[in-house]
Amino acid sequence: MSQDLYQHPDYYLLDELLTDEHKLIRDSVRAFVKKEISPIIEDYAQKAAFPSQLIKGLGEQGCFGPFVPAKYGGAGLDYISYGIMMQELERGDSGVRSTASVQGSLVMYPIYTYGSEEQKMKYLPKLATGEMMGCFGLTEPDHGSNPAGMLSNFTDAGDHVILNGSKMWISNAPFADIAVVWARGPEGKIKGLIVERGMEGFTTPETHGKWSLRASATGELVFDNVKVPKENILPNVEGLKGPLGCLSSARYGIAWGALGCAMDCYDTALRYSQQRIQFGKPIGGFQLTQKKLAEMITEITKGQLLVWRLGVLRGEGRATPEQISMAKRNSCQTAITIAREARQILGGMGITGEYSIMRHMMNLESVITYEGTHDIHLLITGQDVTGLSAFK
Ligand code: TGC
Ligand code: FAD
Repeated sequence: MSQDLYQHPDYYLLDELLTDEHKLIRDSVRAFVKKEISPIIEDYAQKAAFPSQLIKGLGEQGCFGPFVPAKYGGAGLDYISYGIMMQELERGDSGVRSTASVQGSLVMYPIYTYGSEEQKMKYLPKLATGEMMGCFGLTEPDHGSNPAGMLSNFTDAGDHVILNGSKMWISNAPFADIAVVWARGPEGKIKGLIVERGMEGFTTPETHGKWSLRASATGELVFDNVKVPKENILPNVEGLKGPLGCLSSARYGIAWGALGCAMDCYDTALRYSQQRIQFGKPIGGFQLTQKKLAEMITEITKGQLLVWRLGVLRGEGRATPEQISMAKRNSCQTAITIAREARQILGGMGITGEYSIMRHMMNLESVITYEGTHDIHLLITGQDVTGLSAFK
């Protein structure tokens, strides 16, 4: 990839809404992305490999569960800080942000929010540094948008339970040390279980052939009569609100993260349009190019305001799941539209790995699908404003 010359677009001076600590965090993660991610990520995406050497640095940057208190190894930061981190990471690559989202929002968050004190002390400090990596198993082969239909289940066997079933499309599964798995208990109620690699009957086959999120490892979780100690069951939640609560945290991070892709695509296209000469002048001087760039910065600015406000509400404990859905959906739509327009501005160069745009565009096809598809989030907003469910 060409040298990373990224300059953060801030058309409405939104930096003024950030604290000095937020800006320090942003600059630190941005420098990490420029130094450690940008130079290698295209190569890893091309060969569909996960850059595991980044894990230690991500832990050192505090990108794993920054909202978890210091007592459990987290940085005890606010949700704006978390959003900024996800924005900067995804500016580098959605797959790397995915790894951090899963670790923080889908593994550390449920252990911190629903776990026992022993579970928190056992897992969270190692997860915060990346010494231990986790994944999150909700989606099943026949239950994606409708997780309430899940079939994975466990039965009581004295001091342990026996887990059966399978999960599909699981980020980090191929290398994760633990999986937070959602399954039905003996009375049919959904519970969360911490399943550890090495437990007999637990396998994590890798999913190959993806054209999207190629630098993120995806796999299945297969449970064939796995003996899970009862002490590994998350005691403090029951029902679908358990996993959906985790999704609220992860979707919040994606709302910030996808805008990172949008900003990177805009910044690349703007610079290119000022340098590329056709018909005797920079292509940025043509009205059609300016229309694309002007619309991009307008949508980015609207998106930045939306996620910043959402961050304030989340920090105050007032962000509703429906508000989070709106922001996740808006950021993904904004980013995917901008990636497509930016690629056009680069002409043929836009399809090469010389620039990040095509990789972002392909990654965003997953981002707009996982954590609730684009249409599911639309229906969540529709239900919220009408009071009528159109899901079933
Ligand atoms: P519904 O009756 O609406 O809700 C059941 C219970 O959950 C509560 N709830 C939430 N709580 C917290 N956060 C949310 N976002 C919540 N949404 C709902 C709700 O209040 C209720 O609580 P209670 O106390 O009454 O029991 O459930 P439903 O079955 O009608 O489903 C609604 C629907 C379709 C919106 C939901 O199932 C949904 O969001 N589906 C999409 C599935 C999804 O997003 N899957 C993501 C899998 S994980 C993933 O993709 C990780 S990618 C990671 C990466 O690589 O970055
Ligand atoms: P389906 O649910 O089959 O949906 C197919 C289409 O039907 C979609 O367009 C959808 O919007 C539409 N649809 C469904 N229901 C309705 C309805 N009621 N009304 C209108 N339209 C509807 N899951 C995890 O648990 N953990 C992970 O770590 C994880 N990582 C992922 C990583 C990647 C790269 C990908 C691609 C997915 C990942 N997922 C993960 C799964 C992801 O959350 C699901 O793919 C997503 O929720 C959609 O489910 P599905 O693919 O089964 O699609």
